[in-house]
Amino acid sequence: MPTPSKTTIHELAASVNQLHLLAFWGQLDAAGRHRLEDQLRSFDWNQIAACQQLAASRQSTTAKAPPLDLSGARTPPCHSLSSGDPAVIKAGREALAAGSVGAILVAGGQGTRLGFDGPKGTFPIGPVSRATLFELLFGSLKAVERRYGRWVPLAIMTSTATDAATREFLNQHQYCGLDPKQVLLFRQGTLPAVDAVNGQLLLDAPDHVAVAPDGHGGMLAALAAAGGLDWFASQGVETVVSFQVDNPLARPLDPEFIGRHRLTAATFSTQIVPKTDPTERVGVVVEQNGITRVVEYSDLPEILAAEQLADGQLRFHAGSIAIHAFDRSFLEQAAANTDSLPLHLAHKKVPFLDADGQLVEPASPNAFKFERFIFDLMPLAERVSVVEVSAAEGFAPLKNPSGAVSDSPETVHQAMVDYARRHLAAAGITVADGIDVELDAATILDDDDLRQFAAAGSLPGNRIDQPQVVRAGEHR
Ligand code: UD2
Repeated sequence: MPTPSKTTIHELAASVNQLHLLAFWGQLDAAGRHRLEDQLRSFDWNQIAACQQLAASRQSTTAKAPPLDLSGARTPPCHSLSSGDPAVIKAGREALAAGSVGAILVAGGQGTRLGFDGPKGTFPIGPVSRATLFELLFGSLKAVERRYGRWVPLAIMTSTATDAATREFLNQHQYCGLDPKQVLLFRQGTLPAVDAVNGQLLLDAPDHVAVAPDGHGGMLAALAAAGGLDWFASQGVETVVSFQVDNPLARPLDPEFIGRHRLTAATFSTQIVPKTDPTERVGVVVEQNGITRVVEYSDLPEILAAEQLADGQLRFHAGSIAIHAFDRSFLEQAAANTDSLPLHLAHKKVPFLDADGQLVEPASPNAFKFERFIFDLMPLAERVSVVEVSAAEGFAPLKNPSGAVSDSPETVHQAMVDYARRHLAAAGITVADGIDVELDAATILDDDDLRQFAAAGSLPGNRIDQPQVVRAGEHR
């Protein structure tokens, strides 16, 4: 590989067999040349060679993945997130009270399916409050701090697509109640797309190579490069949880989840929901030959996804909801090895410049994009703990636009209202039929808060007749 600083840009491009990327060099002004040169010099060409090699192994018109061997694979044993086990709860509470738990929120996705023009975290989803996903998720961190007396350091991963708008939103909204010192924003990297036929990189402008975010697995290298692992260590964090921006019911800091991780001395813990519909778009946790891993839904052939056990349950029913807990030291070891996470490739439509410099919008997939997935660290973990939560209690992802049958704003609203009604009822508070209620994330952490709220008698007759956000210590 060339040493970038000593070579001219043409020598660099020639040495990696990508001279075509300079096809419009003669027409570029100084700024354009700088932009393209900076981009080419910023690339990790060893990594790109690995991408091209993977693409070459897949270069066929159908671009089908090799068949997946799941012989002997099964769903691993799972613990319940609501076991009520006092030792587990105690261990989790102690970890939170010691301030030894940190969190990573992955918020780099472009939300293409949702069709929302902005970072998904800024989508107003509260059924009554219209609070954004960021406000709800950060609210629950606030509630944890209120209960345990220690804040949870939060690293937020953005991408080129979401970084500026996320920063602006957080500044405008005073970090949704968090202390800015509690938050570290870091941006994930990108990887170039390659032509599916010849493995060449593509220009999408005369001075720009087509690139795409490197997947949520990009968090490992990007967090380490941003000093995030040291930042966690400096605050005494031992366990790091990660969660996705699209799930307002997410419970990454549930004491049972943390406590189970600690008590089983797991290096990697993960939450699953029982999968009942083979077409549900969640990866599945499987155990095969003593190794536990996630098989992504797009990699699981339909026939295997639909396979049933004798009792009618799906054979692969541990649906991954992308809430994980890691030992910080495990993340440090993994980050030190660039090959920890394998590349996944996806056959996609990527706009590109033709030889005349015209932008072509392909009608069918023409290129491969590359991503890393954080759950691929699982097979490297010495001990994996799998924890089951019901979807009603912990999984209502926002993926699709209004009107879609699943994972839409309407289905998320309903899930949040149902959640609130169920927990209010358990605390002895009756909600009139058809009334939307919402629990304030920042003041109601769990049923203990609700029971106190009910006992305080702030609601006449402990009854709710109007749509409202229920806030502990307050009635609106
Ligand atoms: C993801 C999981 C799936 C299941 C499901 C649950 C993967 C590959 N699939 O599917 O198994 O757990 O979620 O909801 O993980 N993101 C980034 N950078 C990227 C790409 C994504 O930060 O380059 C974030 C994105 O902001 C979101 C999360 O990762 O928070 C998941 O992305 P997605 O919605 O595209 O994943 P999905 O629904 O296909």
